[in-house]
Amino acid sequence: MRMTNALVPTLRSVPAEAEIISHQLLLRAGFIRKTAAGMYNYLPLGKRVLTKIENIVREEMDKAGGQEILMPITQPAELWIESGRWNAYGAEMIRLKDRHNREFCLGPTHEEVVTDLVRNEVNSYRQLPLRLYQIQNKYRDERRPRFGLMRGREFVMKDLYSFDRDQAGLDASYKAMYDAYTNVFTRCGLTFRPVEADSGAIGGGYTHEFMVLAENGEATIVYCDNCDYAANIEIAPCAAPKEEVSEEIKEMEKVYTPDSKTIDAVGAYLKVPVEKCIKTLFVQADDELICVLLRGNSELNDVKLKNIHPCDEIEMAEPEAVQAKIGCSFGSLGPVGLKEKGIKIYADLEMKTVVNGICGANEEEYHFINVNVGRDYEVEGYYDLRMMQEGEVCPHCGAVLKQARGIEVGQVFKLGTKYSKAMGATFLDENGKENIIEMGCYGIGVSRTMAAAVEQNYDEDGIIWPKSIAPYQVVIVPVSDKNVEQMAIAEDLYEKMIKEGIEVMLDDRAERAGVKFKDADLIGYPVRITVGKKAAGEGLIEYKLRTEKESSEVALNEVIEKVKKYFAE
Ligand code: 9G3
Repeated sequence: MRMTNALVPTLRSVPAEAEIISHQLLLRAGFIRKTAAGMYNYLPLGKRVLTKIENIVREEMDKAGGQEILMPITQPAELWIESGRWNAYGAEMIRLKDRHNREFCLGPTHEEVVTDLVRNEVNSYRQLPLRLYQIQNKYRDERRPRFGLMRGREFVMKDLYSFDRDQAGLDASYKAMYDAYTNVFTRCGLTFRPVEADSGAIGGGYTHEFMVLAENGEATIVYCDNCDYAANIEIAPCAAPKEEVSEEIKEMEKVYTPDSKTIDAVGAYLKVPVEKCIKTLFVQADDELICVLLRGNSELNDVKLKNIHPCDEIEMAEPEAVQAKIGCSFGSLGPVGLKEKGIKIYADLEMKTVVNGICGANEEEYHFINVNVGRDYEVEGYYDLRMMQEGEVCPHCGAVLKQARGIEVGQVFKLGTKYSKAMGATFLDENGKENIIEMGCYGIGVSRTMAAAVEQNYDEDGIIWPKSIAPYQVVIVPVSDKNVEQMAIAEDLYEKMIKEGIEVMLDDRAERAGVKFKDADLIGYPVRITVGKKAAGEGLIEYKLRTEKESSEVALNEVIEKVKKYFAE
C-alpha cells in the first residue's frame, strides 16, 4: 500500500473527548472515526487489525470444533418473549418495528435466535455435540458509551454456542472453549488472565471472564500468587469476621449530632472507631426499597446483593425517595424502626461483630448509640455483601490476594437448559427418549480486544502493535522523495516485499522524513525500514523494530530474509 493513496488521517493533537490512551491513539493514528456516540468507522488500518483478530478467533474456533454461521442482527420479539427476556432489559435493548408494525430488537446477543435455529434443525443425539458461532456486530444502548471501542453501542463480537447431550458434554465444550480462548489471546500477543466471574441474569451459575490486564480496565480482579485462584472482585468471597469478644450490652441512647453527615464525621464527633458505625444504605431493587447494613469501613458489592435479592435493576435509592419514605436525609439513616415501615434489611457478615453500634436515628441530626441487633433492630439475615478490600485473603489458600484492573475481552458461560427448556430444544437419545439439550455460550469482544491491545502496547510515540495483529508488518520510509536514486531503491524493495508476501506500506508522501518517522511510530508498524544516503552508496538501509529504541544497518540484499525471519518467530 502507498501512503499517497491510503486514507490514514493521523492527528498531532489529542481529541478532547478521548479520555483513555487506546481511544486517543486509535483516533490520532487514523484507525477509527466516530459517526455517533459509541458507533465507529474502522478506517483502513483499523479494519486490517480487526480482520486479523477475527481471523485468529476464526482459526481457534474452527480448531475447537466450531462451525461458523451468520445469524440475523434483527431479532423478532416473539423469541425473546418465549425465553422470558423481552422485558428483562430496559433501554439497553434497541427495539424497532417493521412496516407491519411487528416488534424486533437489534441483537445484543443471540441465545434466543440460535436456540430457535437448533430446535428446528436438531432432533437426534447423533447431531451432538454441535458448536455454532458467528462474528458480527452487536447492539447495546449503553447509558454512557465511552472509551472509544472499549465500550461502544455497536461492537464486533464473536459469539459461539455449544449444544451437548448432557452435563459431561457441556463440561467438555466449556473446556474446549476455555483452552481456545487461551490460544486466541496468546496469539494476539496479550497479557491476560481468566478469572471466575458472576453468571448474573444468564443463570447456569458458572462462568469465567478473560481479562486483559491494564490500568484503564473497568473491571477489578483479585488473584493469588500462592495458588491459581483468580476472580472478578464482584464475586470474590470475603472471609466471615472472627467473632469479637462481646462487650456488655449497654442501653441505647439518642444523641444530638450536629452537622455529622458522614460515617467519618459521626465517628469523630462521638469519638468511636468507624468499625462501630453502622453504614445504612437504601437500595432500589426494581420497585422495592430495601436496606443494607455494612460496617462503617466497608463498601456494598451490588453483584453479591443481586444474588441474594434477585431483581433486574439494582440502583442506590434516590435521596428524595428515602426522604419521602423515612423522613430524613442520608446522613441520619439507621435500621431502628424500619421493620414497622415494612423495609427488608440485609446485613453483611461483619455486622455480627458490631455490638453497641452507632447509627442514624432516622431523624435529622440525631444518632443512636449502643445499638444492638435483636433488641433494637431485626435483619432478614447475614450475607457476604461487601466489596473485598486490599489485603484480604485468598478463599482457597489464605495467602494475601493481589488486585489488578482488567479489560473483559472474553466470557465463557455454562447455560445448562435455561434456553433449551424455555424454547423446547430437545433431542432423542439412543433409546428414543426425549432429552433437553445442554447449552453453553462463549463471547469474545473482537473490537474491544483491538482497544485492549493498544492499552497494553504503547509508548510516548504511539502504538506498538503485537506482530500478529499489526495493520502492516513493515513501513518503508524513503528519507527524501526528491532523491530519484533513493526513491528507486525504495520502490524496488517495496515491490520485492510484496512479491514475498510481506505486508508493506510505502510512505511515498512528499513530506519531511521527520514527519514520516513520527507517523510510523504513532501508527505502530512492527518494522520500519529507512532508505537514505547509504542505500545508494553502500547498499545499506536502516532497520528498526518498533519494540526497540535502537536501529541497525542492514544490507539491502539481506533485509527481506531478516523481515521474514522476524515474523516467523
Ligand atoms: C440484552 C441486552 C444486553 C445484554 C444481554 C441481553 C449481556 C445479555 C449477557 C450475554 C451472555 C453471553 C453470548 C456471548 C457471550 C455473552 N448484555 N448479556 O444477555 F438484551 Cl440489551 O450476552 N451471550
